[in-house]
Amino acid sequence: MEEEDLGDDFSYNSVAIQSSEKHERVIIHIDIDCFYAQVEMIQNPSLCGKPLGIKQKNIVVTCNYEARALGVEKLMSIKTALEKCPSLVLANGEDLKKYRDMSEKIYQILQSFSPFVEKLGLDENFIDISHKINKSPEIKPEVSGHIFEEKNSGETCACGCTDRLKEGSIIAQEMRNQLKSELGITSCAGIACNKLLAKLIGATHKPNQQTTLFSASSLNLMKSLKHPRNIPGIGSAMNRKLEVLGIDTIEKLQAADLFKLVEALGAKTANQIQQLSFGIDNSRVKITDRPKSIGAEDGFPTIKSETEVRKKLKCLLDRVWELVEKDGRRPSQVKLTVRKLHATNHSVREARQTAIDLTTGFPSNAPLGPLSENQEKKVITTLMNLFEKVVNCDESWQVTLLGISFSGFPSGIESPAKNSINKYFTCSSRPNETLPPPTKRGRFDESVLQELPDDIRQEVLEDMKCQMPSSSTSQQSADFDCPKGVDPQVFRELPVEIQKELLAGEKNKKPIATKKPNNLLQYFRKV
Ligand code: DGT
Ligand code: MG
Repeated sequence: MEEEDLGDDFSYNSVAIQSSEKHERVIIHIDIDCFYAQVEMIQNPSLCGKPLGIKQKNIVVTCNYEARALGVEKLMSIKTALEKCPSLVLANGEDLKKYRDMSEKIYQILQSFSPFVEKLGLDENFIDISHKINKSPEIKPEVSGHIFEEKNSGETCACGCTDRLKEGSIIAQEMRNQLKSELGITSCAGIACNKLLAKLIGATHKPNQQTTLFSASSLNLMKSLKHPRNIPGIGSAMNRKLEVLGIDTIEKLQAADLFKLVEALGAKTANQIQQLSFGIDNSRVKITDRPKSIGAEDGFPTIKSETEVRKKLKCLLDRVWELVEKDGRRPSQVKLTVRKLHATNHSVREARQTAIDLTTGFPSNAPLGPLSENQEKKVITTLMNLFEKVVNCDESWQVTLLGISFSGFPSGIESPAKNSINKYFTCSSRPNETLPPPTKRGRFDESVLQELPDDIRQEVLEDMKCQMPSSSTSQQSADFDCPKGVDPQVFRELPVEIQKELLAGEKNKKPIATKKPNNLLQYFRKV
């Protein structure tokens, strides 16, 4: 097929935009195969080998690869799926708890390879492993898995990214092996020099395979997508705007006049989507934040007495506290949500929140355990007080839903966040121990910061600054000027300019969260 001539604009854009391209990083994107279906098969091995669909309402939200081979597709109606595959076994996937639990275990394993792990939905993660490259002399730079356009893979980029990506593919293989051996779960991986390309390339060989994209082939990968809507982050609204501009191929988006794009979409979005069309994505792997609140709700036909409310709340509290305990942070706020049914049969949701002290009798850094009898009584009494603020118990009433949610979690040292880089720099609550116990792959290398590209290091440092608490319960080294919440021993080993950054951050805490969100790249921040 002959290539369409897009003229001078394409060449101009191509040169101008690609000159901003960087290949310094090695990013792995991991996507679990038929996630919900695998979780069900792991829990019930008798399902293995049979075509299996996971239903929510009347939809098959996913299905295993046996079912796919028989014509069942993701998001097919149950009726159609059964027509295509009468032997389809259906499992109910409405309770997401087991999928969330598996998702957390996957995240923990990936974090043992690199602290820079960003969750995207329940079954996808980006991992930045740039700092691990060139660290393992035992790793021979041979690719593990597929190479996109293998015939062109002899071309090596002058910046050295080809070898870095090869090494990345070996680490991706190790990650996938570990997910399989520890959790029994298979996955696909994409290895590339940015998040966009890693996500796209990982989907080219499925299931249970991995693919590496060398930088020289990135334009061809983008071209192979054909339509702009196939670029993650370009949704239907953006796509309509592009079509109004006559842009219905990736190549037209690449060649589009930037001034016209800016006029239609605004400067930031115009620049970003044109860069994405060239496979350029400088967004970094942002360590996934932990939730600001943890809760659950329960709907039911109707409840009309306080005794029943108390009983429901007790059951709900057991469930919610299990989640809080797993999370490990001690909350200081509790919220009650109530859905009231009015005489006219319409319902209204109302919520009330209040402070709750669950530290009595516990040092604030003691590990969180099950609620004691007294604590449970205290929470239920607090919730009943909130209930009486929402519902006038002197009159008759009906409620059809109750919800409990905990929030007000401490940040930084007071809650050695499982998912935060800060954990590598915070003091341990245990004496004589300053760093987390070694992981299977060895202790986190504090020099990691030095080896990150400048812009990424800067952003990570900003994250660390904003995660530092204003007051700390940690012991400070008396003779050393060290920011609060940072282990002095680790701090001493940091390069001077980073020490300065951290100290400056103490004086001038500017939360990164105040940055404007980047709407276009929200697809990287879905969790
Ligand atoms: P894959 O990655 O193609 O092998 O298959 P899955 O099942 O892992 O699909 P993926 O990665 O797109 O989504 C992960 C899980 O999320 C999937 O197992 C079910 C759930 N899911 C995906 N899309 C939807 C959706 O549109 N609605 C609902 N309710 N759940 C979805
Ligand atoms: Mg998946």
